[in-house]
Amino acid sequence: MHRTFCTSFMRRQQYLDGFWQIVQDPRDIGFDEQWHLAPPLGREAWVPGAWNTLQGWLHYEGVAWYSRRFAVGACEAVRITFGAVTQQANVWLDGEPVGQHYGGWLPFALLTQLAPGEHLLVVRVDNRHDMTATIPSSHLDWFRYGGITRPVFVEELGGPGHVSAMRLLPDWVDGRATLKVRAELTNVSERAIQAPYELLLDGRVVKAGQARLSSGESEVVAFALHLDDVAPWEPGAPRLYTFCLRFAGDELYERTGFRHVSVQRRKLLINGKPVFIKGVNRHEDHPEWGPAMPEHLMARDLDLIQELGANAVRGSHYPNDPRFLDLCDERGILFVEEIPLWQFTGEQMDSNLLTDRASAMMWAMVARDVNHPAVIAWSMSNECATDTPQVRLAMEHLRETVEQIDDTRPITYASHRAEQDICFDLADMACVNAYYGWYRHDLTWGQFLSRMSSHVGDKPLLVSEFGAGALYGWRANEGDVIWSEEYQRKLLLESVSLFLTSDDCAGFFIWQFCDTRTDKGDDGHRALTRPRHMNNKGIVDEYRRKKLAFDAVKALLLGSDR
Ligand code: ADA
Repeated sequence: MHRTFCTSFMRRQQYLDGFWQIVQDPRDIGFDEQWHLAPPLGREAWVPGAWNTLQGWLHYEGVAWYSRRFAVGACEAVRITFGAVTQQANVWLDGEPVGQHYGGWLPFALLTQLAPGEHLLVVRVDNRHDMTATIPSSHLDWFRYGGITRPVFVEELGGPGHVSAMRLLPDWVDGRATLKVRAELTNVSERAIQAPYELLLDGRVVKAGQARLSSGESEVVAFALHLDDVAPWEPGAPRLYTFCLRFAGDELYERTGFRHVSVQRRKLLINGKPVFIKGVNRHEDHPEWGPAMPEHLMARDLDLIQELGANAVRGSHYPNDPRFLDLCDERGILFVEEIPLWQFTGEQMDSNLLTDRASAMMWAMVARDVNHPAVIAWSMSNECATDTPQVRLAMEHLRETVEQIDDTRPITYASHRAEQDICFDLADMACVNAYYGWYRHDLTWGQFLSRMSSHVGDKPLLVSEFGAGALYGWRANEGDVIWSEEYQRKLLLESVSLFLTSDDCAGFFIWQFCDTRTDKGDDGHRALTRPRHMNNKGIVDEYRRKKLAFDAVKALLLGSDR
C-alpha cells in the first residue's frame, strides 16, 4: 500500500496513478449492458481523485465506471491494492470479476495470476448514500465525494511465498519495548512449500520460524517479542523502527514506534507522563483535490498544525490516508481515528446491516492502523444517538470488535448527548462535542465542563469539537458579529483559555482545521447555515490562508505550559 516508505524491495511495484477513462452510469445500466467487458467511452479522470473535481461533475452522485490498461511482467502472482474507493467498488480484470468492497476510506487487495503483458482493469464505483443502508448516511455535514480516491498499487510477486499482511502492535512496558506480531503467510505458487520466515529489525533477525503451505493456502503466524536497546516513541522524540518480514521469495516492511497509552484519574498518559491534548479536527478536503490530497499538501497541513502549537489531530470523521498517519508518526503528532458513523439515530442503528457494516469498518481500520504509534485512540462514532438502547448495542459490538485486535489503546466516541448519554461506560475517555457561543448559549463552557466532568467520573474528558464559523476576510470591528473573523477569534480564545486552565478538561480539538466543502443537506436546508456551501469553522480557509484566530490561538498555545 502507498506509504511514505518503501514496503518491499523484492516486489516490482507500480502505481496506477494517472488518467483513467471514466463514464457516468446514472441509470445504472452498466451491469445489464456488460460494461465490465469494455465500458463506453467517457472522459479522462485523474486517479487518485474524486470525480467531483472534474468540470461539470461537482454534484454527481451515482454510478460511474473507471477503466484502464496496465502491464505486468512474468511473475508468480499479482496483488492489486486499492487504497480507497468511495463507496462501493466492483472490480473486473480482463472481463472477469475479481472482487468487490464496500466502505469509502479503507483499502482492499486482490490477489490474482496474470500472464505477462497488458490487462484491462474495470472498476464500477457507486457513491449513492441513503438513510438505511450506507455509512455514512445521506445526512451529512461534509461532501459526498465519489471515485477512486486513494492510489491503486500493483505488485508483482516472485513467489512462491507471499507476506500478505503484517500487524505490529507495539507497547512500552516498564521501560521495555514489547511487540505483538500477527502476520499472514500465503503460498501463491502451484506447488506445496515448506520454507523459513524471519522477522528483521535493522537487518538483525529477531524471530524465525517455518511454514508449510499447500498451493494457495495461507497461515497466520503470531508471536510476541521483548526488544532490548530500543528507545520509546514520544511526541517530542518520535523514534520509529522498521521491521521486515521475509518469507519464500517475498518481504514486507512495516514501521512502528514503542509507547504506552493509558488513562488514569482524568488524565491521558503517554509512557506514564500526562499529555494535555491540544488538537484540531481535520477533514481530508481541498478545493482542487477533494479528499485525494497529494502528500506534500498533507505535509503542509501538518506544518501549519505544528506551527499553531497543536500536538494532536482528530481524523474526523473517517479513516485517514495511511500516508497522513505515517507523517504523524514521523512528527510525533497524536491522532484519534474514527469510522464514519456520523449522526445515526437509534432507529437507524436498529439494523443488522448497518451494525455489521460499522463493525467491518472498525475492524478494517484498526487492522490497517494498529502499527501507527501516532494513533492513540479509536473512536467508534460521532454524534450518534448514544442516549438510546439501539445505539448502545451497536457501540457494544464496536468495542468488542476493537478489543479483538487491540487491547492497548483507549476507545472512545464523540458524544453530543451531554448528561443524557448512556454509553460513557463503554469509553475509556469521554469525548464531548459542544458549540457554546455558537449554536448554544444556555450554559457557559465552565458550567458545561463541570457538569460533564461529574457525569463521566474518573475518565479523562476531552472537548472533541467546539468552534465558530468565520468567512475569510469578513471583518467587523465592533460588536459580536457572527461569521466575522473577530467573532471566531474571540470565541476560540475564550474557550481555549478556559480549557488550558480547567482541571475538568484533559484536552480539546478545535472544530476545525480548514474550511471544507459540505453537503447541501436535506432539502437544501443545511446550505442555509453553511454560506458558500462550506463549513466555515476552519481556522484557515480551504486554501489554508490563516484567519485571525490562527495567530491568536497560536500565541495562547505557545504560551501555555500545559
Ligand atoms: C457537528 C459535527 C461536525 C460538524 C459540526 C458543525 O458537531 O460533528 O461534523 O458538522 O457539528 O460544524 O456544526
